[in-house]
Amino acid sequence: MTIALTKKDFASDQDVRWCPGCGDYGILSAIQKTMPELGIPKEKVVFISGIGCSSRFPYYMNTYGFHTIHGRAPSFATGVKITNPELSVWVITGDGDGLSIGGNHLIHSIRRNLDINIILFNNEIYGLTKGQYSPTSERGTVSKSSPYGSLEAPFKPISIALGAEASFVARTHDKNQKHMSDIFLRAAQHKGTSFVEVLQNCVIFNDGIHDPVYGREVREDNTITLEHGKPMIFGKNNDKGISLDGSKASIVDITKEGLDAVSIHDENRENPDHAFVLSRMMQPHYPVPMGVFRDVERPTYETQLHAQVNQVEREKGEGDLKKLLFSDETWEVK
Ligand SMILES: Cc1ncc(C[n+]2csc(CCOP(=O)(O)OP(=O)(O)O)c2C)c(N)n1
Ligand code: SF4
Repeated sequence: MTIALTKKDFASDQDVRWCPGCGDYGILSAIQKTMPELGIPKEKVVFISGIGCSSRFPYYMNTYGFHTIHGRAPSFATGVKITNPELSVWVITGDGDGLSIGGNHLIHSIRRNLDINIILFNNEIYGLTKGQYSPTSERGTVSKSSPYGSLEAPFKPISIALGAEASFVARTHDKNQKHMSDIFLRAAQHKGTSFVEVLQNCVIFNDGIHDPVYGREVREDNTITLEHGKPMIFGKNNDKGISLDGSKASIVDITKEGLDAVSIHDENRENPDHAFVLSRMMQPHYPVPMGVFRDVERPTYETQLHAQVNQVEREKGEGDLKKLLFSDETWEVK
């Protein structure tokens, strides 16, 4: 008999040590709410993180977990998933952890398409180390490590994931519990690497950075919810839409040009071109897309790896590690 789990079953007994009001609380709550819906026993779930405020996440989940080294969570996750493909593996990372020191690890795990879920909390700042600018900070950001304004062009996490051949890419934000949990559920159900960017507010070092996108007063005009098979419409009166033409997105006035001028969102498009154009849409020129940008099927790394190992074993017999190690010249270090 299987006992149905609840959100509470996934909360650990640890005191949550985030600043009061941090967006991380909402994300934790949405993931804890989503877990029972997956129908996976706690013992088969692993949360793996690097270093950062966001990376404290595994302590707060009553599942298995690793709090690893800065930027390396995808590598640990790769090892875990390959060793035991039955586990539900989640990587929790921040914009600094995942895109700065861990950038290389992140893109290669996405490229391999292991069946893991990568959730990147994007607060556009380093929270844990007290407010240095991050790879997603807007150009000109004044921070403790950029007192005269940052000079670099910021990364767009969704564009990076698409460029790394991601098979599932989505965006959500910490102010909408329902949307977050719908997206986490979709990410978990996807067979392959799911990459989810969560816009997250750091109340201490970057408070309100996402307000121009999802602030209560502006969110209907400044965000667009992507829904597969539906026209991409937005605005307080649902009177605006997006038209995609090649590499260009334009805003359509539906009252003048009609609904036919609006493009239909197709998250299953094999070609990532439209998803990429959507990933470039940002304030102040465009509404910022929320939802699933891309969801396509590709073979997972672990399935291919195990099939390959089995085939070689059938052809050549089981390997002998000791024999392999001593199969060539050896040296003794004295
Ligand atoms: C090798 C190494 N270099 C630098 C650091 C310092 N450090 C810890 S967390 C962090 C950045 C975290 O930023 P982010 O991933 O955005 O997480 P947040 O705290 O904002 O959630 C840095 C640079 C470290 N712990 N280890
Ligand atoms: S410093 Fe920012 S990101 Fe870190 S816990 Fe506090 S509010 Fe959250």
